[in-house]
Amino acid sequence: MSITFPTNFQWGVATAAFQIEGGASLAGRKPSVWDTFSQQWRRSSRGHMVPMGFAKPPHLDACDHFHRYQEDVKLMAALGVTQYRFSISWCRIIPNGRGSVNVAGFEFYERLLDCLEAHGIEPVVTLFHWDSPLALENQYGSWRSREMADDFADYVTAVVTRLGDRIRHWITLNEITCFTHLGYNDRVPPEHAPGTIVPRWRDVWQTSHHALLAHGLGVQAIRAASPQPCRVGLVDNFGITVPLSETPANITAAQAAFPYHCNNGGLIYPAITGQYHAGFWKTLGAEAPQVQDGDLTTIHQPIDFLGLNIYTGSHIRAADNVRGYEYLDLPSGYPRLDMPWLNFFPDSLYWGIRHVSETLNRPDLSLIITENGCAAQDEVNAQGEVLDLDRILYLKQHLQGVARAITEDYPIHGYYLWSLLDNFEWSWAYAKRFGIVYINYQTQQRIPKASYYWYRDCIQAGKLL
Ligand code: GBH
Repeated sequence: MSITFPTNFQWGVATAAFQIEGGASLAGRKPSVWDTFSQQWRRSSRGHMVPMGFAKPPHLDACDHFHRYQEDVKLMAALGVTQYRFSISWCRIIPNGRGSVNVAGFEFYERLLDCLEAHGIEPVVTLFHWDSPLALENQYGSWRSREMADDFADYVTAVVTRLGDRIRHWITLNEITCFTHLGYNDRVPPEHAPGTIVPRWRDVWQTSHHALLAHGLGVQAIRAASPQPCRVGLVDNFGITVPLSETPANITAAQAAFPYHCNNGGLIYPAITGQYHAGFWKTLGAEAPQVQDGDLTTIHQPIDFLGLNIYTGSHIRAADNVRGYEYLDLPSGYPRLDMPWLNFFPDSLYWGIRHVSETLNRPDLSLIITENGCAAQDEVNAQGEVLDLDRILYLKQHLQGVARAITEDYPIHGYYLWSLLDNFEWSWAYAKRFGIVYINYQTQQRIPKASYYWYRDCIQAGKLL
């Protein structure tokens, strides 16, 4: 009993530059913070981070998409997606982070854009997906400094000036929380690059404030440089609060718990509303970042869509306490996918869309699921197939939530599956597979998984099969 999706619904897949490209030192690219960070740390078999201990790992080849992009675009064309979300690497375009532009870097993206155009796939471009130029980290601590926002805006101007005639959908930043709060904190060892331990929490909040400034300046730069009408958005990962049962009291509780004031999606609240949430100042107190006059005006640029990366959620129920709600711990046997944080919460897609739409007071704001997908322990069987039936279960259940949101008229206009290819999964390197196409990292052979064919059939039918 599933609906037919609207004919203008955008079906897509998503990737990010550092996770798939490889070619780390080709065509004038210089290192990002992830190039060095990923050589310093790796996951132990017990899941925690330990020093890498070898100098030249093959990991920077990722999926060698830099050379194999044509094959990858063909896979997307055969899948039937209408849009492809990918990111541009700042350190390919401006290898030192600031200063001169690298034409050879642009040429790679021009080849990719040509190929997408030839196959009728629309590009949706993320300008920053965590790969800060290492030079800027060394020079002034990248996101720790306000200078980062200005340098980002200059990079954006360069990209939009050169490529803007062929791109109509732009995303400034992917998941501010991840590259600020997981990159700069007091965790040893750190989870994300640059993995810098900063003295005070206030300094961590300062990095995310700078990222918001970069977003605001970035939106202005896109609008100023784009030679054609375009749509600009921001992407974040909200912590999705799912009512344990859909009683009015639990729904109210889940909305009250939806985290606007601080972490996750809360970080982008000022970009949508022009203010940090009252709860932000209250919770942070002396840890709050320094905000200069005019910052909030810069940050609060009109955007055309909001991208939600949703993978999982938490159960909430109404409670007789000061807040009026409580988070429920999951029992140890609760179903989850192949990541410690990836609990099976198919209703998180529906509730994510609904909470954002109802509680931001922006019912007009167009929403896109910019990432959803799961890691699974995929294996190639004797017939050479990858039967990732767990991923199909995950995707189908999650897409039911999108279908429900559409029937209830929430403004959800697209779904981008994470990810097209198995890829470099950040601090887990290649140990986790999120693709609907399997990668053999020895040979770089691509093998479409069962989920790839399932998604293809759904796109073609316009409904969940
Ligand atoms: C996305 O983030 C990323 O945009 C994408 O690049 C990535 O490949 C994909 O997810 C799959 O991971 O270890 O307890 O500190 C998803 C949001 C943010 C969820 C970081 C896990 C770490 C939790 N992720 N978070 S913890």
